[in-house]
Amino acid sequence: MAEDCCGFQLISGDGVLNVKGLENFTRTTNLAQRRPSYAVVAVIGPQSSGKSTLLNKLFRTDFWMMDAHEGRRQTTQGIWMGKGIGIEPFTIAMDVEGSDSGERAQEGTTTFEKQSALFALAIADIVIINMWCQDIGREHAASRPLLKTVFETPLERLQRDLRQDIDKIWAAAAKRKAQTLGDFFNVEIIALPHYVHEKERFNEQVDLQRQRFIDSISPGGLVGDRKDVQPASGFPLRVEQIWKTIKENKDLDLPALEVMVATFRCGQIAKEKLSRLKLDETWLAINEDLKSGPVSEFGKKLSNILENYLSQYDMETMGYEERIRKDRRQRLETEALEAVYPAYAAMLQHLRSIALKSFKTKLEKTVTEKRGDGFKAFVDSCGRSIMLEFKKGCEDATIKKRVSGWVAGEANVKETLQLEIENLKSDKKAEYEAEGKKIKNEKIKKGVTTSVGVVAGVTVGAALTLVSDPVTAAATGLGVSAATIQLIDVGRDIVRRRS
Ligand SMILES: Nc1nc2c(ncn2[C@@H]2O[C@H](COP(=O)(O)OP(=O)(O)O)[C@@H](O)[C@H]2O)c(=O)[nH]1
Ligand SMILES: [Mg+2]
Repeated sequence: MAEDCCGFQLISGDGVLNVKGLENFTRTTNLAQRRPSYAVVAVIGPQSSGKSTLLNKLFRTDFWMMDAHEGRRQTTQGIWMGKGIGIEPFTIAMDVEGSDSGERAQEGTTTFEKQSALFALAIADIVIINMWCQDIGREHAASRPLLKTVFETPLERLQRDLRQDIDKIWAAAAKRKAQTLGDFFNVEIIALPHYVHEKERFNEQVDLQRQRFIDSISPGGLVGDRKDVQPASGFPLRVEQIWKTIKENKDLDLPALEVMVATFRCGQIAKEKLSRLKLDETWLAINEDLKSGPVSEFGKKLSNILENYLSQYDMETMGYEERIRKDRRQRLETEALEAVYPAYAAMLQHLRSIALKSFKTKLEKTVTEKRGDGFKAFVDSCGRSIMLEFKKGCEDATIKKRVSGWVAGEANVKETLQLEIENLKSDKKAEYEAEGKKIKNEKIKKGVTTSVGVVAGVTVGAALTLVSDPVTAAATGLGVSAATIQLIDVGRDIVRRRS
């Protein structure tokens, strides 16, 4: 499809802003993606001075032009807007209804003309004031002889006269007399050959001017020195706000307006990033996996997701006021961290229950394998190694950024786990002790049998008789060795007695 200038009426002759049209233009031309790489050019000037004709030649737009035979009448109602064709950067052309239009003057008001001119100055990087030579320093249109004189006048003189005119108007209007027009604008005066009498030269000259709009924003370009460029994504909102402020006849406080636009746009972008993060595929997959168990490299994966959306925010808010941009970023980060926290908490719980399970298994093994003096020490070291494993797991689960809430969350779970392990440890130790006593008793019993069997070499039957002996029963409360020795002695006695 051929490139389209997407021309539309931005503001109607009644001063109503076409919000839908503006949205549509922004969308179809992908304006928002241009960031600071775009320029706005507006043309103002008397009615039927050839503004639309000039814009169409400069930008290959299709603004409505008056048919030469129809006579002079209102040609362009309100403000029209289109995209320059074949020009990089993206250049927005605005065709502003003629000032001092006869029809509006008849209505007894020039308000709209003033408003639209002010709008053009506020929104555009370049404002073309289009006028006929004979109008310079004059209120009324010139007759042919006068035109002839004008053409014969050297351009330098025309420029000087026009410059004087402009400076006079500026001097009368400027609020702070110390500031000159040049502090705010680069003023350039360009004369074009006659549109009717020198059509070819006119076209050539306009074409030369068209070339100046290519790369206009690069250093050395037509507006290469412009300052405080606002991102393209805020353009529609700025249009809305500037027009609203002008219509309400308030002070056109552009810095305050930029703050407002920045606040709104950064907020919009942040919201969009947050909702995209919540629907991020990798993020959803992590959540799904978390339902059944821990996710490996959880922290790294989560950090990547968070960083991705934050850097998208950084890119898209580039150019908006730094302070607002930073504040909103911080809020976005907090909101994003809050949104993903439950997953982190679930991850910690997984780590905790895995640690507990693994500790219990280890304990069971210990009970069967590590009987003896080192049992308690071994249980303790098991606890320590489980806590170390848990700590490693936490490191793997933690995001790069240290967030106090997350650190506290981890500490809490760690504390709970530590407590659970301590309880398990002491239960196990107690159990072991109790069991130890039981075993001791059994050993005592078995120990007698064996000792007697070995030392005395008596028959099992004899030994059994011995166990039921009242002496053995009395010895139960004694230490193993003492009892055994005693019993062995008893056994000997028996042996002796038998022998
Ligand atoms: N003499 C002369 N006529 C022009 C020039 N540019 C445009 N025109 C004619 O003036 C009429 C008004 O032009 P238009 O572009 O519609 O003026 P606008 O109302 O300022 O947008 C049309 O008939 C154009 O053909 C010019 O530079 N010189
Ligand atoms: Mg026009």
